[in-house]
Amino acid sequence: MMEYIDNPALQALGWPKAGTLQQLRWQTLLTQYPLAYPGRVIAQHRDCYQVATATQFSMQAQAPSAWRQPHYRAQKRATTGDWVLLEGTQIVSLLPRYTALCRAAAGEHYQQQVIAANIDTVFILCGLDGDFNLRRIERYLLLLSQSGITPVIVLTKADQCEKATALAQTVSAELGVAAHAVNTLDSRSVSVLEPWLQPGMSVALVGSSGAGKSSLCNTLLGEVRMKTARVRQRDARGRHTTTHRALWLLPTGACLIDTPGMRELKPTGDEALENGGFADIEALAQRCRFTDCTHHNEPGCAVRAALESGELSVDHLHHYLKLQQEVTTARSRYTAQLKGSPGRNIRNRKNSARRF
Ligand SMILES: Nc1nc2c(ncn2[C@@H]2O[C@H](COP(=O)(O)OP(=O)(O)OP(=O)(O)O)[C@@H](O)[C@H]2O)c(=O)[nH]1
Ligand SMILES: [Mg+2]
Ligand SMILES: [Zn+2]
Repeated sequence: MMEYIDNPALQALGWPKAGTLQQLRWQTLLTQYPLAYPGRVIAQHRDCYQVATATQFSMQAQAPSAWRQPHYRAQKRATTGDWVLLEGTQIVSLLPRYTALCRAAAGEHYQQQVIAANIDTVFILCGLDGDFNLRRIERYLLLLSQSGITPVIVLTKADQCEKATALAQTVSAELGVAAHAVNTLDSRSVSVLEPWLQPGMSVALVGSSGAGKSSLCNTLLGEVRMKTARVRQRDARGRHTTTHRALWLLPTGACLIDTPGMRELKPTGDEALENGGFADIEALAQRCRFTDCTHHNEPGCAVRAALESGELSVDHLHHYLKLQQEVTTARSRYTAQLKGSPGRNIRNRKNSARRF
């Protein structure tokens, strides 16, 4: 097992450095499976995985039979970016994630979908064409709020927008997050993203269909590996060209996960609005006369006062109130589900979403 602790070939795939807390946790599991070796999921298919190991960039691996049971929780199955232990081509265990980008899955029962695991940074892509939507960016930031993952806003199609740089500055100031305007088809332009693409770092690309995720992926790779397609002229909508997630090794030494454009971004209930682009409103709320102020029509409401003075935008506040409601609803759905299935507790689950 010791050979995996400080292994440069694994570190090139994002394996944590020796001595880090997450490695110490993983070592315990490694000793439980003395015959197993680690690998990172680079793609997930219907009934098998593509895994990268210290000796091979892409090999096919089978999921444990338990994962194929219909009622097995989706978030306990490996996803792109996950580290697994293998014996031969059989996956025997999933190593605990140090970060995860999750959303609530569509459907009647509460389920979490893990979009990418063990990533340091998420690039939130938004086109400076008809795709531009500050509210959608806020929603992504909310999903990332408790994940320990660094968000970076990447405004694409800068070559088609005269005010691209100024807009990136405004977005960054309003949301309190780094933002860059780029032309994803130009390698010089995307070089501003290099600080997040250092060796061993893992980055996932998210954003609507047509935002330019696969275009950015190809430019960073220096060759066309992902298919791209033109957006609809009328409304700049994409055509859902990418249909599955894939992890690539970049020439810079970073790992990059391209994802399909997402139509729905529902919170899981684990989010915290103050970390998700709404720090301004949460800070104002501290100054409201009533601690449980709903910011609707209470006297002494600092949020309404900021709205009236023009310090706060109406849309930003409305979206805050809407998302707050969604997070509360998701949390109560999750709690209701817990009552139906004893033996799990919220605190464990919350901690597992954080970096350890
Ligand atoms: N001019 C210009 N076109 C871009 C830029 N980024 C993407 N495009 C174009 O936008 C279209 C959609 O790009 P894709 O990379 O396929 O978008 P995607 O985000 O991967 O979309 P899905 O896979 O459907 O989720 C393609 O025609 C790209 O050439 C950019 O920065 N500038
Ligand atoms: Mg794509
Ligand atoms: Zn208030």
